[in-house]
Amino acid sequence: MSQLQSIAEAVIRGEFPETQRLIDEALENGVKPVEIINNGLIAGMQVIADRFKRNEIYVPEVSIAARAMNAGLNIVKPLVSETNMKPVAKVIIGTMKGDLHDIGKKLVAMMLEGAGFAVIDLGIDVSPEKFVDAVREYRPQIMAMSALLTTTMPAMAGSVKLLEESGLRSQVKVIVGGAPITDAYAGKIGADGYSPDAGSAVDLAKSLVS
Ligand code: B1M
Repeated sequence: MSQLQSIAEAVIRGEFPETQRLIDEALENGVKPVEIINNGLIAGMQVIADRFKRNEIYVPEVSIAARAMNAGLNIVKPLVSETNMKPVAKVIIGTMKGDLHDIGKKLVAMMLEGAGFAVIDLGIDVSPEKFVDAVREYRPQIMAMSALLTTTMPAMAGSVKLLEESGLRSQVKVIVGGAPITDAYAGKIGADGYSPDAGSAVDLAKSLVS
């Protein structure tokens, strides 16, 4: 089994010290951090997502795998972030109110940081009011919203509406993503863009500030 497969397997089993040990080993052997993320951590989480969808596993197993994934991300994160650069632009990012899913959002934040953006992560369960307050406070060029639940998607529309009502809409580009989000939905709520994954979120953000 390759080192990346072993990392994926450790995530699937939810063994977080083992995930960390395998990542350290892979890094020592010269495996690139981005490969560890894509072909180790995300690959493992994808298996979990598929099993959850088929009702083969339940929330506790998913939570344990997510903990292993996060433990791994914490190791790799500093390695993909370029620290001594002038930021390309400032981004605020958060998961919508009522939504506690943060793995994808963290990946997007990490990839943006890696590409030289200054990222302010507002966390999970972020209300439209909190997004708008953060735009006022931090004056970002980009506001990025993540939703994993269909029930929390409407809060994205609510945030865009509140930005408009607050007179701040023209000051910030709004981008959205997350498993249930589509390009059509982004258009419908008046966002400036949608990206299906963390890599393309970077391209989208760059295109909006260039
Ligand atoms: Co939840 N969950 N979950 N869950 N969970 C889903 C989302 C679900 C699709 C599973 C299913 O039923 N098939 C389903 C939602 C159904 C729906 O809304 N239609 C669901 C459900 C129902 C629930 C609960 C209600 C379960 C329950 O309690 N009965 C509950 C809700 C809690 C809440 O939020 N209030 C719940 C809880 C949880 C856990 C806590 C156990 C855990 C989250 C742990 C955590 O995040 N810290 C969890 C997980 C892990 C999942 C699945 C299995 C995996 C999500 C994930 O991390 N994927 C998920 C099934 C699935 O998505 N297929 C599921 C890996 C991650 C890398 O991908 O998050 O999609 P993703 O992010 C991608 C892209 O979407 C994109 O880039 C990322 C990286 O490439 N992206 C963006 C994401 N945000 C972006 C923002 C951008 C751009 C791109 O901005 C511009």
